[in-house]
This record gives sequence, C-alpha cells and structure tokens, in this order.
Amino acid sequence: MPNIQGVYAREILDSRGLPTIECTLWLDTGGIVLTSVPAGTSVGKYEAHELRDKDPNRMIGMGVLQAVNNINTIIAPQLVGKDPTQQAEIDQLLIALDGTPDKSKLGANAILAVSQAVCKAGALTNNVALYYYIFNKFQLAQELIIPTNIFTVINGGEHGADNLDLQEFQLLPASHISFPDSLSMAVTLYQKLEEVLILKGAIHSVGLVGGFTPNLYSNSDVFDILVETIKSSQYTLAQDLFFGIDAAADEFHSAGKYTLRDRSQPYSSNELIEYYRKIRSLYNVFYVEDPFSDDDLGAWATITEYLGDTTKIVGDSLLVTSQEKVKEAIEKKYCNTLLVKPNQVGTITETIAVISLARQAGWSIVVSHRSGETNDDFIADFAVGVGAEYTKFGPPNRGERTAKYNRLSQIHQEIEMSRQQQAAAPQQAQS
Ligand code: 2PG
Ligand code: MG
Repeated sequence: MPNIQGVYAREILDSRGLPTIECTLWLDTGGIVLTSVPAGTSVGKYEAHELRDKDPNRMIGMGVLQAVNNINTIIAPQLVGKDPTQQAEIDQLLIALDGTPDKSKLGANAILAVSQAVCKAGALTNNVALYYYIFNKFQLAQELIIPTNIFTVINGGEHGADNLDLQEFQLLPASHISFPDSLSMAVTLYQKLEEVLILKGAIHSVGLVGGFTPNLYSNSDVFDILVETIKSSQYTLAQDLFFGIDAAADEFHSAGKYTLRDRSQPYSSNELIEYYRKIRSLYNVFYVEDPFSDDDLGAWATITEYLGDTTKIVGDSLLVTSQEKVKEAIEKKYCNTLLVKPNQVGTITETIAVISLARQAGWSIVVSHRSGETNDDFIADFAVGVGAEYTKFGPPNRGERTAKYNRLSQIHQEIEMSRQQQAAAPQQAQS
C-alpha cells in the first residue's frame, strides 16, 4: 500500500482576498494531492478555533503563517510513512498533537487542511473518485445521488452591503427536479433577477458569496422581487421551486430582541416566529437557517414545534458541526436539519460522526461552503459521498462557487454513465 512521504502547506488567498491554507501531500508512489480550506465571516461562537497570526503589520492581522508552520514542522514529520486510508487513526493523531478542546494550539484550519489532504490521498491510493471513496468508506448513503442544490441569490447581513438584515435569500428546486434541470433553473433565474433589479434601480453590487445585494426597504420586499422574477420565467413557484433563508439571526440580535428593517420596533422571539410563519405562508419559505440567536434555545424549540413538520429548521451557528451540540438539539428538538461545515469542527472523521448522528435522528443533511472559499471542490465530492439531501454552494456564479457546481456536473455524468453501463451489462451477457 502507498504511504505518505511528505506534507507541505502554504498561505494562499480565499475568495474574499483573505489568507487561508493550501496543503500538498505526496505519496511514496509519486502521487500528489492538493487541497485548501475555506473560512467563514458569520462565524458561530462555538466553532473550532481558526488560527490567525494577528500581526497588524501583515495581512491586516489575518495571516495564517503560524498555522502553516504548524503543518510543516509539527504535523508533517508525524505523518511520514502513514497509510492515508487510515483516516480515523490519522485524525486522532492530529487531535492528540493539538491537545486542546477547540484545536486552538495547531489551529482547526491547519488540522482540516491535513485531514482533507489525507482523505484525497486515500481516494488516490484506492484509484477511485473522491466521492466514491467517501461513499464506500463511511457507508453513510444508500446510493450515489446528486443532492438538491440550495442556491443563494440575494445577500444581506454580514455578507451584504448594509442593505438587508437576513444574510441569504435562496431558491430551492423541488426535490423531483434533476440536477441538470435545477442548475438550468438557477442560471435562468439568477440572470433574470439581475434584469429585474436593474429595472427597479435597486442593484448595488454582489455580496460575499455572489448573491446580489440590492437596496430595498424591507427583507420581505426581496420575496416580491423573486416572485416577479419567477413570473417572468417558465417556472412556477411552489411547483418547480420554493424559497429559503439563512437569517444568521445572531447578527441582528441584541439584548433579547431582533432588529429587522421591516418595522420600526424590534421583534421579540415570539414575534419573530410569527414573521417566519407569515413569510412561509405568503411566499413558500420552507427552509429557515439560524432563525434565532444560538442562545435563544426556547425560540428554536418553539419554531421547530410550530413549523418543523413542513419546514426545514436548520442549525448552522447553533450546531457548529459539533457532536455535543447535535446530541442536545436532537434531544431537545431545537431543529430538524444539520448544516455541515467541516471547518467548524476541524477533521473529516469528526464531521462524519456528526452526520451519522443527525441521520440516525432522521434529520436532513445540508453540506455547505463558507463565505471565504477557494477553488477546491472537495466539498462537492464530500456531499455526494455522504449522501447529503442538500448542498449550499452559493449562486451559480463566481469561480469559487461554480467550481463546486462544475464538479457536481462531472459526478452526475459519471453516475449516469455507470448506471447505463450496469443496465446494459445483463443484455450484453445474454447476447
Ligand atoms: C453561512 C455561511 C455560508 P459564513 O452562514 O451559512 O453561506 O456563511 O461562511 O460566513 O459563516
Ligand atoms: Mg448559515
């Protein structure tokens, strides 16, 4: 079996123009893999620690040279000679080398870069595609399918330009629509949305993940614009697609109240539940991510009780891809859907364990990008390999986002071709 011969990391820039880590791993057979890790902007307070240099004279304090150095001098020597298919054993070693509960010594960014590289090297060693390696190794999915893609098309909050309070407004293709058709729908509607916004003089710029950041009076005005856009297309709302939001409510929560520009008085938790209920029935909003602050747990339980039977109540900052948090949320019924971001926890093995826990509870799984992305498409293979019901990779534009959709197109083609070959095989055997 091939073994790891070397690991080397460097600082590169993410899609926001901020530093992140790229890592190269090579095997004694000569095979090489390359991977890089993303970084968030609306970062949950319980996420694993992203190590930044904090040197005010370099990269506005956001440099990752220390984390890079941790890979090159502390982690790399320990990995030489190891079998890359032993993901759990290697991840355990990384966790032990760090030795802190939040990975703050070596940095969760450093640890994930290595963990991802090991996963890619495992696939290379087995001579199979990454999605197939993950599918086969972790056995979390029944079959290989392309998840339903949640397309963020409008940005506000921390991702926007001080234009709206909710962070993401999303298009959710109906689950019966195939991947190529849903991509075509998203491309059509994204382009038409730009035309509608230009006509209204509302266009401002695009946000961190590439959604438009229009200047509008209220958050609910966005839905009127999206409805108008859909009406100008061949698609029908509530038949071909639905809406979703990532409220990222921590960002507009203060002293127990939520401030939305939709009315002058701030909202109490109960009033905000009513707001979500209203937009659901008026506009078909069936996906609601981080509707409340991470600490407003009573409100999470209430919204799940009221709307959870028909709506995905999604924990991102609430759950931070943590086993402990997910266990508690399952028990107390805070939500019904897990948003998965490997860099919130720091290793592939721990990410897999969290997904498995949520699956057992009957939750849906959404595999997500971060606002600071690279062109690495690891997350697309990962989503297919673990059998996620959904992905969240942003709108169908900007290179770091389309890299993921383009990878899904390749995987879709491979899966279809192998199905066709399998279907033809018995006939060939008979003839
Ligand atoms: C989110 C993500 C990605 P960030 O909140 O879900 O869209 O944002 O990476 O800034 O946390
Ligand atoms: Mg979120």
